[in-house]
Amino acid sequence: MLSGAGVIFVSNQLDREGPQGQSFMLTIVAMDNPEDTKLVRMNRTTITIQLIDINDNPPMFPNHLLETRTPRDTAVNNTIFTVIVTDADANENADVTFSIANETNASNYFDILNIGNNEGRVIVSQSLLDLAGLYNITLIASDHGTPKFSSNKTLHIEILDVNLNAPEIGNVPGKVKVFEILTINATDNDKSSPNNKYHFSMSVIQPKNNTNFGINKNTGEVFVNANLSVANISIYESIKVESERLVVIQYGN
Ligand SMILES: [Ca+2]
Ligand SMILES: [Ca+2]
Ligand SMILES: [Ca+2]
Repeated sequence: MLSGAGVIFVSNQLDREGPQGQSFMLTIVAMDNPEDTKLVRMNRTTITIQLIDINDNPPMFPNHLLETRTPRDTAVNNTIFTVIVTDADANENADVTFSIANETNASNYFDILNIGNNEGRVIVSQSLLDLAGLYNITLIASDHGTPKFSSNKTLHIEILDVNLNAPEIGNVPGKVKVFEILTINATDNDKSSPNNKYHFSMSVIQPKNNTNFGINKNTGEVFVNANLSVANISIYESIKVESERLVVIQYGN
């Protein structure tokens, strides 16, 4: 009786994520009588070799441009974007945690939640009311392997202006005498046109249907349409501008 051992060795680079796959099935044959092949007796068995993963792939973001848009009154904690990454490795080598690079001012306004299955959810972390226009943040995906692999990709965010503010009328005297020059000013705190554009209009509240006064739509200058009689000394007119301010115009003396 004679016993011996056969050694299985690797003859080519193995890659669990390569085209040959994650496992191999081998047939092992033991043959006697090497001198005379006609009188050979043999036995065979099979073994399966499962490749153990190493962390050799970084998480991969989608190839396409990452972009989204959201109004500047989006509530804190609302989701504005979701992203899914892939990692060709296995187990913790393929498990990903997301974060946002702290490299632009915009990164202070957003956070990313890890919701499992390598999906990240970008949420608003503080009010966007003061922002409008294009902003970029950098998303980072890191696997849990040793050593770790990370990837990053830019998310382009357009913050859309919303018409939140009515024009505010300023510098309106409560009462003016006719023939004084009266100009109405206004400001609007929205971020962009047309939300911060305004024009003036006026209607006479009392006496009704009176057409003595008008207002320049663009400059806010109040003008007199007709010759007023100084004899009507007790008549007042109330002028309403942009639904917000009342001006009483006294004519006569
Ligand atoms: Ca990996
Ligand atoms: Ca691997
Ligand atoms: Ca406005």
